[in-house]
Amino acid sequence: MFQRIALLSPLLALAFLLYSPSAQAQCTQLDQDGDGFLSIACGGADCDDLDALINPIATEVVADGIDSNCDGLELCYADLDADGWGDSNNLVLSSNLSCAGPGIAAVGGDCDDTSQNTHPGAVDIPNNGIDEDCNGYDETAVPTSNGNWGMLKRRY
Ligand SMILES: [Ca+2]
Ligand SMILES: [Ca+2]
Ligand SMILES: [Ca+2]
Ligand SMILES: [Ca+2]
Repeated sequence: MFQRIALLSPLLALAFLLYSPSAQAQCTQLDQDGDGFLSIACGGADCDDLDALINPIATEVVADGIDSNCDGLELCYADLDADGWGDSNNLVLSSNLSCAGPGIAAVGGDCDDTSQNTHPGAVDIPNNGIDEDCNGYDETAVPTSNGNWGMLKRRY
């Protein structure tokens, strides 16, 4: 009987440590990634204590799906025309870390965020003075020497 208790005691102590309701039980190291901020489990504000690039004063990286500065928000591209391409010059904060949802996008490069027909990869209609595919040029159809039409790129 005594032997059974002696065997069980260390197991009970271990179980108590593992399942202790105190957050201190999870606070194993004070600043594991050495970025100067304690983990949340240790009473600090570092939301990822295994990545030194993530802490409360880190610079937020746009649309990488990671909340770098631990404010619960991600920096996304505004997508006002809802074509799936955001305006690289118009950034908005969102609680949706994947930047999926109304008015936001995870990719930038939309050179006209008021037109759904204009974004990278769109069909560029020749000779209309509009750079639909955002490559910096309006496609231009010109007559060639053999009587056919060729395509030039005219800087928009
Ligand atoms: Ca960190
Ligand atoms: Ca980010
Ligand atoms: Ca857009
Ligand atoms: Ca065009």
